[in-house]
Amino acid sequence: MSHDSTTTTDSRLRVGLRETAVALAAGVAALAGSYAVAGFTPEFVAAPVSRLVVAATPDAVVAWSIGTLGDLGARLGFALAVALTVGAFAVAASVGTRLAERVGISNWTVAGLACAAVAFGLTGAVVAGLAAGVGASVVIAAAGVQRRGPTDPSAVRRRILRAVAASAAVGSVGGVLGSRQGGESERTDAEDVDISPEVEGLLGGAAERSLDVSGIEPLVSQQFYQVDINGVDPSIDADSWSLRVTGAVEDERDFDYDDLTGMESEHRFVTLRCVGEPLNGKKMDNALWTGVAVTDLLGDLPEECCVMARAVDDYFQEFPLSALEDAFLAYEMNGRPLPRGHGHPVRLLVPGHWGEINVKWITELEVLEQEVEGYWEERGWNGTGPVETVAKLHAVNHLEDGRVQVGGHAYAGTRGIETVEVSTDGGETWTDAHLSDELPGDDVWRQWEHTYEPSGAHEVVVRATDSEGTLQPREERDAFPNGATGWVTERVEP
Ligand SMILES: Nc1nc2c(c(=O)[nH]1)N[C@H]1C(S)=C(S)[C@@H](COP(=O)(O)O)O[C@H]1N2
Ligand SMILES: [Mo]
Repeated sequence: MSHDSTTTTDSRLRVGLRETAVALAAGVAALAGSYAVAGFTPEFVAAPVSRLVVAATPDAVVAWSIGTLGDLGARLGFALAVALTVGAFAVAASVGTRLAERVGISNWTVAGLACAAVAFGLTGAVVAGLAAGVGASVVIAAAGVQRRGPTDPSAVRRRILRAVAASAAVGSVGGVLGSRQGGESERTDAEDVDISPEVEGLLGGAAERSLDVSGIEPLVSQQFYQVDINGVDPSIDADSWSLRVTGAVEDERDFDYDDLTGMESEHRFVTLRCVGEPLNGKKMDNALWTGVAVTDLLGDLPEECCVMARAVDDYFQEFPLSALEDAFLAYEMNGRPLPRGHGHPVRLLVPGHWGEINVKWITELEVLEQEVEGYWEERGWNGTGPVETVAKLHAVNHLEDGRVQVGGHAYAGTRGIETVEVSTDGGETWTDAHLSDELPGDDVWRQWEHTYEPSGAHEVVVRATDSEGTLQPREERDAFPNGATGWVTERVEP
């Protein structure tokens, strides 16, 4: 190989490297531009991409991921969506740059327009789309690349460094601006709201009844778990919300937020548990919800088998119509407007059933004459039925006097918890645990606690009995597809 051709190959490689690096830096800046304007809302360009990722993931992988990866799976999925978005912008920036040279327009203009078009195409958001374009333009302009520019190593390095620096700058500004964005539903979380005396009273009662066990949540959760199919949650203003009642009904009807909040409200303690959580997992929580009984809103229900609840995020769940008899449409959680992540402005609560049918951001109730599958049923899960009974073991406290205190929560849906028993010898002998006083409500958990003198290393086992006298199933079963069962066991060292 002649000396000349080696240099040409090297310089071609360098140009390729430079183009790729600059395009990727432009991609990151475009993402940051979109985030700066949209924040973490559905107008953020990564949101539709994350939906595509979820839709394209095989059902078996989704089921496996929920069981083994849990929240990590959702985060990995979103990271993949972000990477794909950056990639799409990089391609757009690179194609735009090349095109610009053909037609003789400045490359940053065309690259910026190309990225804006990609963002707009994905989200339909004009301003956030333009901001993506501006982000990319800044990087391309800062890099100052012309295709036929100098190709010696130091020139290439300088261009890349400039592109990366510009991208980092746009990225930081975008990050700061974006974190301040968010719709009305976002702000409700932080806002100071007047909590009604009735709610104050109920919350106070729950605090008084909560057992003093360090390491477990009080009777009203401070950190309520969140599970949904979205990388970026819907952000819906209460003013634009409505609920349609459709299907096998005499008249289809429509209710808006004022219709709902204008009715007499009720406050209910309701516990939710996700069917996908491991036996001793933490996706079980309790809150005080304010809203309206579904039957108060709809009147008598038709005589059909089932109903489909649909939501803004294209989530849908089907369940027996009879379950709607006691169901609730909630617009407040612990005396505050429903937080965005929990379904703002309105969600459905169906007593005793697994979390998945408690549809958030609900928009439609369709009465069906025949059973069909819901979102998770299509993916092999079986989570529309009543919850399994469970006693969790979340605290093992070594007290100063040498005794050991164990504690947790127990939940049996609408059956209610009658007793929780603890064994400190691996299941040979059992003692009744001390239970928190019951909260008002038909679908609420209780806390349990047991303090004892340990003698050497031992196995603690807990099991609950529901108010129908049925013992928590002992058979050990993974969460997929019917929910985890078994008795929680933990080895305790003295
Ligand atoms: N619209 C919508 N509603 C939804 C979901 C969802 O993905 N989209 N996830 C369901 C699942 S699987 C559970 S366990 C509960 C969790 O409610 P939370 O996030 O308020 O705890 O919401 C349910 N409602
Ligand atoms: Mo769930």
